[in-house]
Amino acid sequence: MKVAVVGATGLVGTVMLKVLEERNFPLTELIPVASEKSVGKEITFKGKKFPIVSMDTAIGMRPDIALFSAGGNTSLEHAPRFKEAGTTVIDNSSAWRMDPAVKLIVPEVNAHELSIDNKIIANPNCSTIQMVVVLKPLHDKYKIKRVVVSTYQSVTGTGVKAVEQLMNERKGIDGPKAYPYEIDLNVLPHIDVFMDNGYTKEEMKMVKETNKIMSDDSIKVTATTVRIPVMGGHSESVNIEFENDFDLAEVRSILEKSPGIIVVDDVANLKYPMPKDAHEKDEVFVGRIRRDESAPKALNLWIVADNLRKGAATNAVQIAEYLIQKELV
Ligand code: 11C
Repeated sequence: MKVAVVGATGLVGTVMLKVLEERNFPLTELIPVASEKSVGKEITFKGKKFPIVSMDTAIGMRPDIALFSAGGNTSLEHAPRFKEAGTTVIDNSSAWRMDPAVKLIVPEVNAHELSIDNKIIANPNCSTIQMVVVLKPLHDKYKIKRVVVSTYQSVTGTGVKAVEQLMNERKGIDGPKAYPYEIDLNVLPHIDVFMDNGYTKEEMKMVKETNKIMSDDSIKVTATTVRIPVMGGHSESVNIEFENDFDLAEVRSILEKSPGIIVVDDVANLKYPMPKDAHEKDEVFVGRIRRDESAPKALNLWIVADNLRKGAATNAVQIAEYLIQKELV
């Protein structure tokens, strides 16, 4: 497999390279792509040096797969050009996600939807990915009616500038700002831009992307997405109302058996998922599993995952692995 990583020097691109390396991805040639100012520099992959090339050079090399993490505009402009060259693009931006002709994939949930004709495949938003990995097996068993989610999202979801803002504030240094307010010792109920309905775009992504990935518009979702001064991953408090009643022990057992999930739920010993523990892990961690005592057939959960891994790079690489395994590329 000839694989291009577009946005190879960014936060997600760097993690993509790390994940490809760790998972021993069957790669014969690596084509790192970045902006003009990085062209000619080198990145090291599995101990070997690879030159960073321009978009045009990469397209000319006709990769089998291109993992894109370079922002929506770059993706809108260049993903179709790779597709023309016969490349299958897995895109981490929001540019193609709601396009009816493009599949929005979380392998544990809906990889089976993929066919050889899907040449641009969308990777969902990080906060949606970790939630649907947990919702899917529960929906299959009890049928979900409604989800109320509040997120506690890492600054790494915004990018390098936000990480720098947090670190500078912590050291008392002035510098460029990614957020309209201080983030250290603060909480911002504001991720992405505000929309006409008073929700943020991040909140509406959680609603629309969940319905699309689960192929079920009957699931009602409402979200409040919040930025917190944390690095290791995103956390989510999730309330789920089911059509059918459930047994708590059975819920736990279903989650324990589901792919990609690790249950950490032993409050007697103060065990619950935290971003510090999820950092650099590929799984989704679930804990605080308890019945919602204020409503029938309702459950509360706490879900944590590394947003740069399962929320971005790992999910994209898993899609690529699925395509290879099923000979769809
Ligand atoms: C954040 N979820 O944490 C965002 C980052 O649509 O891929 C990813 C945005 C996206 O700020």
